[in-house]
Parts: sequence; structure tokens; C-alpha cells
Amino acid sequence: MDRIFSGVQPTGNLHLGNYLGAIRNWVTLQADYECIYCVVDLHAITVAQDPDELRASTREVAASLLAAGIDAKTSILFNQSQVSAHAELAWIFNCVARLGWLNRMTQFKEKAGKNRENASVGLYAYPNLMAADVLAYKATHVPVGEDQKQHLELCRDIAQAFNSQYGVEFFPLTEPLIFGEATRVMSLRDGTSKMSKSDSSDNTRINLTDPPDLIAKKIRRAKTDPEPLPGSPEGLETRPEAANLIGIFAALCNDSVEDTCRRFDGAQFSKFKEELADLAIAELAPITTEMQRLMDDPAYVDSVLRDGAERARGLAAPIVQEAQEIVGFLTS
Ligand code: AQP
Repeated sequence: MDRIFSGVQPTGNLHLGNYLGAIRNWVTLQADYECIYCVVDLHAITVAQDPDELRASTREVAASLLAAGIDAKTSILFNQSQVSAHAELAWIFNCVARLGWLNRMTQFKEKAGKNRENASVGLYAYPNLMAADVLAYKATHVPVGEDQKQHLELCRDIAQAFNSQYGVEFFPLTEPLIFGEATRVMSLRDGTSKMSKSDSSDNTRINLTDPPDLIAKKIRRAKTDPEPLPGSPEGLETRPEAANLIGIFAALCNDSVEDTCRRFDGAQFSKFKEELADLAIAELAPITTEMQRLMDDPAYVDSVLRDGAERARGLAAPIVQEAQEIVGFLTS
């Protein structure tokens, strides 16, 4: 069976972008793949985190994943720092990856901003750790949103460079899985910037923790333009906010953007937004309710993560040990 690995950062509430771009696909893929899902707390500390908030977010994100439909019995769910194989392999990859490759990573440029000299070394080396996350399990596929495509290309480059440097066929060339009509959900306030957990304005995103009335309010207030909706996708080309909302609608009702445009041809945003809010609430409200139930039982969430970590260790340890032997480390 092919093996999936994917991760999400515990850097705040999960939002509709995380859900439509990644997590909903993670749930579906469980039927056909062996799945390993990870709350990537090592990645989270590449930017400053309050320790208590990080612990709380790790539990909350794990609860969201369970509430969304990750089955912790058939799949593996754990937090990254509990499995040391990730950090061990990342060090080897720090020595395989080239500075020039990391210099091209757009996410580092975006996250480091203007004050690059002050960014952590961890933020810069983030893609090497991500490659280690995936390759510690020799995962064949990684379901992600569009924004992670470049990092997965780097993961393939690292696997190839390791194999060629040591003359082995050890690490696979992992394939990204990017699918659905909402692979890059944009901010509700600016159709040209990504919906993100770390955006300072909560009105830019729909969180999985938002109650129905807040979801409806955020959608009502989402930025639009004065034109009625177009009848085909070509009409969305210069209208980023309309394109974003139509994409979200299409993804939520498992329809194509083309059919969604046809359905709302000539409609005003007010009518469309009402239907979009109903759809978003119908999808998210049961997840929010289940998540709240799970958050009232932190011991259960912790036990899921502990069990997942043990199973993950069992898979990753022999692979990383073999990589260490290939490199020439004396292992006992
Ligand atoms: N806006 C998005 N649209 C579609 N997919 C998205 N993903 C994130 N944002 C969108 C996908 O969600 C998965 C988990 O992402 P992450 O939490 O590990 O990191 P991120 O991509 O950096 O997400 P954020 O929300 O922007 O977090 P912060 O603000 O902390 O940096 C990934 O598969 C990602 O593609």
C-alpha cells in the first residue's frame, strides 16, 4: 500500500484554507492509503511561540483533525517532537541540501519579511525538516495545499541528492497530491493574499472554531467587487475576491468552478453569500461541536498522540537508522 505523510503547524486555529486545501483530502485518502498525520510542533517554533499556547494549540489542532474525520485507529496521528527520528534525519539533510536551493524558497522570503537577518536559522532550514518528516517514513505521497508545492520539489531534490551522493536507491521521489477546487484559499479581505493562521486580522479567515453566526458575518463582510457574478471561469480572471469565494463554494459542494459559475450567472453577491454561508456552516458546525467535545477531554487527545507517536517511532526508527549507516555513522 502506498504511504501518505502530511503535517499541520500548531500555530493557531485551523482555518477553512487548511481544511479545504489539506485536511478534508487527508480524511478521504484514508480509504486508499496508509496515512501518517502529524502536528508539526518542531516547525511551529521556527517563529517565536508562547510555550503554554503551543501546548494548547497542539491539542486543539489534534482535536480538530479527529473531529474532521481522521481515524486514529487506522491512521497514525501524533505530534512531531515526540519522534526524534524527524530531527535526526533533518540534520543529515542539512548537510545534503545546498544553500542555493534554500535561497530560492519563497515561503522563507514571505515569512522572514524585510528583517531577514533576524529570522531564525530554523525558519531558513524548515524545508529540510519537512523533507525529513516525509522521508523518515519513505512516504510515497504528500497531500498539501498549493503553497507547499515548492517545498515538496525540494524534498525530491534532497532524496535524489542523498541517493546519488551515497550511490544508493534508498529514498523515494515523493509525489505531492494537490487536488480539489480550493488548493489555495485566499484571505476574505484580500483576494491576492493567502488565508493564514498568522494573519493579524481574524476577519480574513474562517476558523474551524467559529460559531455559525460568526461564519455568516465574516462571509457577509467578505470583500467583493460591484459587478454581478460571471457565468464562466474566464470572467473571474481579474476578480480575485470573486474567484476566491466561487472556489470555496465549489469545493464545499464538491462541484467544479465552471458549474458554480453557471449556477450563479448574473447573481448579486448578497444572494450568493447567503448560500455560501449556509454551505460553510453545514460543513463546519458538526466539526466545531465534535472538536469542543474533544477539547473537554484533553487526556483522551494526549493518549491518541502518545499512541500515534509510538507507532510512528516504530516505522521511522529503522529507516533513519539505515540512513545513518549509509552515511557512515557507527550505530550500535
Ligand atoms: N490558504 C490555504 N489554502 C489552501 N491550503 C492551505 N494550507 C494552508 N493555508 C492554505 C495547507 O494547510 C496545510 C497545513 O498548513 P500549515 O499549518 O502547516 O502551514 P501554512 O501553510 O504556513 O498555513 P498557515 O495557515 O499560513 O499558517 P501560518 O500562518 O502559521 O504560516 C498545508 O498542506 C498547507 O498547504
